[in-house]
Amino acid sequence: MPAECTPSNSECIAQAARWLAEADHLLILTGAGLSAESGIPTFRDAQTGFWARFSPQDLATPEAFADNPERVWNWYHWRRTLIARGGVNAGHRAIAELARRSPTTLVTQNVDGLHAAAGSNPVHELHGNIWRERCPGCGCVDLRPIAESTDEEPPCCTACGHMARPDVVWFGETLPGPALEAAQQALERADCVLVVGTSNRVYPAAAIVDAAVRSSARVIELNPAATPVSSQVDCRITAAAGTALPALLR
Ligand code: BV8
Ligand code: ZN
Repeated sequence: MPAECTPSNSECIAQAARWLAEADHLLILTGAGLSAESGIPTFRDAQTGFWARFSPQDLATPEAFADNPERVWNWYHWRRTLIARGGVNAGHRAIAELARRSPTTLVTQNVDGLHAAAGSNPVHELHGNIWRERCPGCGCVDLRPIAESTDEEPPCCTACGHMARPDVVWFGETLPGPALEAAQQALERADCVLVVGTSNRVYPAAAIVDAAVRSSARVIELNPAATPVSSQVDCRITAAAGTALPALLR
């Protein structure tokens, strides 16, 4: 069983901090929990307001978009507004600082663009980016700055007029090869893997963590709740990312 750390369990935090400092190559994998403290509901949190009646799994699909593109676009506009309002939190900033201290590969399941906004570069986005739009017609892509988005009509492609879609990976769609490739290469080199704020249930992203716990790397899981890999990691920090990550840096 891994050592279970809470920020009050200081020698355990100190051990995890030592592992991070000693790492020759650090792989960091993040999920929606990292952005929770920015006020962005995770996929497992109940959504609020109008969206409380919908499950993200039902909205983040090609079928939902084909069936009702306006509704799906309104959901993405709502999430863009939350992201622009919440912005980067201490967890995002701590991860950018970690990568300045050790050779790091940062892979995220999040589409909110907040790692880049916190200064992380490169960020390997397994599930795309909510601020990028893609035209199903001619494939052209348009990236918008993180800004308050209004409830516009679904945007149309400037090249061919076709209705654009969010450039994110929906359920049933394949992940971008380069991001998966970057994660695979990092797994082969990493001697320390930090898994932050993910329920480890969405594949193939979760397969990265499954491979990490089978590898010789030291795996640290940061999540207030248990996940399917919690009993297999080397160190579990059961705390919020916005609190524990800055503590690990200190
Ligand atoms: C694919 C972009 C192949 C869109 C997303 C059965 C078995 C295995 C697989 C499947 C299956 N049935 C279906 C599948 C495939 C499916 C899948 O895995 N489904 C799951 C639900 C079982 N996967 C796919 O469809 C993938 N594609 O397989 O294609 C293929 C292709 C063609 C033909 C055949 C096959 C595509 C998956 C990508 C989907 N897109 N996002 C958008 O965002 O709008 S995934 C979406 O959900 C998010 O990006 C996110 O990654 C994911 C949710 O995961 P988390 O990030 O972990 O978030 P979650 O809410 O789950 O958990 C948050 C965690 O944070 C919690 O543990 C919580 O405790 C913790 N937390 C909370 N607060 C904090 C915190 N931690 C730290 N600090 C805090 N403060
Ligand atoms: Zn087009």
